[in-house]
Amino acid sequence: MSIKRITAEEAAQLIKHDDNVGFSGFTHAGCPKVVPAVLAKRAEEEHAIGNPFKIGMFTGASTGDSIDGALVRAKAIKFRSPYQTNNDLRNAINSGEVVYFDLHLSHMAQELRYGFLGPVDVAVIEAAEVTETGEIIPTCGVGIMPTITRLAKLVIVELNKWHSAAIRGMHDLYEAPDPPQRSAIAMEAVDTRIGNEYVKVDPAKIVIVETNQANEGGGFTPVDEVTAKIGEHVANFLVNEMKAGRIPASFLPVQSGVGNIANAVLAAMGDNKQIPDFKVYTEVIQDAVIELIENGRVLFASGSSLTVSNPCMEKIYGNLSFFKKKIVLRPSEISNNPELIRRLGIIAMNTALEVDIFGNVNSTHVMGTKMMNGIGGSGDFTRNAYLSIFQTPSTAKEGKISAFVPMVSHTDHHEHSVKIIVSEYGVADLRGKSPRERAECIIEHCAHPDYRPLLRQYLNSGVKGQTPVNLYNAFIFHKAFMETGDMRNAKC
Ligand code: 0RQ
Repeated sequence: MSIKRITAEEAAQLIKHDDNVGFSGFTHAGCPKVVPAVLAKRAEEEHAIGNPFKIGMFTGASTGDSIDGALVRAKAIKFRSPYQTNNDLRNAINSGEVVYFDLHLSHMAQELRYGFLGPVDVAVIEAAEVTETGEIIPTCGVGIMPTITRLAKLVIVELNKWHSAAIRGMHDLYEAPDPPQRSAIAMEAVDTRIGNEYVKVDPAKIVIVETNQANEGGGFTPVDEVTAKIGEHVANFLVNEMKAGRIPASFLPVQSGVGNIANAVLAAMGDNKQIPDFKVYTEVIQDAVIELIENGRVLFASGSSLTVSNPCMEKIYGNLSFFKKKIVLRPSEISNNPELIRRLGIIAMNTALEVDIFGNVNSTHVMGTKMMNGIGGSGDFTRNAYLSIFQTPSTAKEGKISAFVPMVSHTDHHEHSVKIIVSEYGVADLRGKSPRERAECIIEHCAHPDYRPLLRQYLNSGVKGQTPVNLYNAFIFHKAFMETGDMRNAKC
């Protein structure tokens, strides 16, 4: 019997109020688009006749607007985990309308398997191909697809013709056995393959919705003066590390976070010819990496998604035989796996919202309370990397917010994991330094000149001890911003 083809409307009827739904993909890449949008419409119709309709949502990372945006606007989300970047969802989380719990992205699949987060009732996934025997080929993003398709009682597949079935072979799909049966993950190089090119699912639990829907990828803002300078500092720092013998001359694989700054850093690394051609072991493969693969600077890239603009995706589909030799897409529990990050010796480069003078980093909370996006994979990489770098512009909001503060208002990455800080002003190397030495280094090399005197005043306010935190004034910058709208008014 062949696998049943149904409409998106029929598929949406199969999802019940209170179900926990797992979605494939990682960022907008590889996410289903049509069924979630129809599900949002269904939720609105149910609400209009007085019926409750909300689902719990498990994803690989952020999603496209047709999942997070459509469902939150329809008031159809009971809870959501992990990373998100949608403005409407962010507002609903911060107003308390949606329950949100943040997780390291490498933990998501295993915590579902361990039963920590409740059942996965339905998986809604995007695929480039489904065979009658239940072999499913993902599109350009994987995330938690292998785990949710195995755990769910029902698997709704959006078979999206916008993607090419010839992408088969770009994926390496592997699910780690759970303890106490877990053995070493047999990957010793970025381009080692350890799994299958498909996910195998019992065909009896699959239904297919045929779609033809473009990716929801946006472009990047062009590199500006500040991001270009940050990129240049990171590239020069890495060259000096290599010259000093602290990075092998053959170089090490690189992880780069998501967003414009991360894109600019990678571009600067590509431009710096003193850095040898290198490999990328990351979660999100962005446009800059594709350009670097084309010009030979990046030799191979492993990630969980091709989070690229649509013209870039079309370019990849136009030359798949070339790109399949250069790119592998893996589940997020493998792309972000601590065991592999430590073994492969990854150089991790992520962006901070704020950093304190002792080297603690806040990646997630604005003014300690409002969720921005989530920790994403930054914790997976930072804690386990060969070398952990955080980059940030020295100020935000036209200089009214300093990225460098006496104490972070929320801690995601602490002083023991964070090694290097970079702003447009320079590089603070925190390795082998005491908390006071780290503070002096960050103030001198990274803080904006407007804030240096204030930070020095705070540091030298007479507190003794290993870490000279002045508990009376630790949040004086944040207090000044809340009271006057400008941290420069802080009185230390
Ligand atoms: O606001 O957009 O209104 O101008 O925050 O900041 O400097 O443009 O940097 O886009 O790289 O985002 C940490 C959020 C940085 C991101 C974070 C404001 C600033 C701007 C964005 P506007 P920038 P980015 C891989 C790795 C966690 C997950 C992670 C992130 C906006 O990098 O989500 O690393 N990281 N994942 O003005 C108030 C401050 C601020 C501030 C900046 N101190 N206070 N607002 N902003 N600093 C990806 C995955 O895991 C999938």
